Amino acid sequence: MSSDLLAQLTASVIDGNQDAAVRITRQALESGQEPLAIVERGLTPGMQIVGERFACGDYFIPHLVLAGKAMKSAMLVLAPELKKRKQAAANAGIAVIGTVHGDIHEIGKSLVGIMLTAHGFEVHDLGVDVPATTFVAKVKETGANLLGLSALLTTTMVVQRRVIEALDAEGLRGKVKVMVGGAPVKQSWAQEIGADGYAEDAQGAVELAKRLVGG
Ligand code: B1M
Repeated sequence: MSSDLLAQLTASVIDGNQDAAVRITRQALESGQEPLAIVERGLTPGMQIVGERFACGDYFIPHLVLAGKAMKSAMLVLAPELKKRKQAAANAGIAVIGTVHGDIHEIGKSLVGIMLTAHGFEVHDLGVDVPATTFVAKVKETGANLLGLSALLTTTMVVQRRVIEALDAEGLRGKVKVMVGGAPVKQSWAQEIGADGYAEDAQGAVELAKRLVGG
């Protein structure tokens, strides 16, 4: 029954059907599914398929927009549930996160933020299309010990490097650990640009964050 609901949820994202995504997400929660499983086994596979269809020319920008809206609406239902399942005391660390300049993909970054909050981090989410100077200013203002940079485009990955350079220029690099992620990002890229770590998904981001700042 539950895996049936997850399959329906995947289909609702592929169809870009916000109402169905919200309704089925609620049903999945009521049926006892864990919220993270709903994200990883219901919603994200839908996005994966939408991305593949876009890449091969079967889907177009409006499909991406609708799928994004469907997943975001479902995430609004799931966010409080994810936060309720908080697994750590407060004060794991102070994290500034955002999607880098030129990039407006927000869902994965927001999920990372929600998961960090659920694990006791104080999270300052700067949103999308964030200039390097804004990241640097927020790290200074908050005294953050963790900076999370998301990039979903091969063309915006390079901006992660620029943010690290900007931290360096301000004398902040030694004070904050930098974690990078996003679909095109790999461990080798993190090493190349001098980041402290890379995570493939939101759960991995939490584990990495804890390792980096000891939360
Ligand atoms: Co766009 N897009 N998109 N898109 N989009 C991709 C990324 C793409 C792979 C699709 C494809 O071609 N197959 C492709 C990039 C190709 C490339 O660069 N190699 C692409 C493109 C080309 C574009 C445009 C350029 C299209 C155009 O205009 N011609 C354009 C760019 C706009 C811009 O940013 N300037 C564009 C626009 C959009 C929309 C705005 C319409 C929409 C986003 C809506 C929104 O966010 N509100 C959109 C969408 C929905 C996608 C896909 C289909 C889905 C992305 C998503 O939300 N996934 C995507 C295809 C794909 O990724 N398979 C695609 C679900 C989310 C939970 O996963 O974001 O990967 P993800 O996050 C994961 C991990 O990556 C990781 O954890 C998350 C949770 O598990 N993670 C981190 C992410 N950030 C992290 C940070 C961390 C650690 C882990 O530490 C800090």
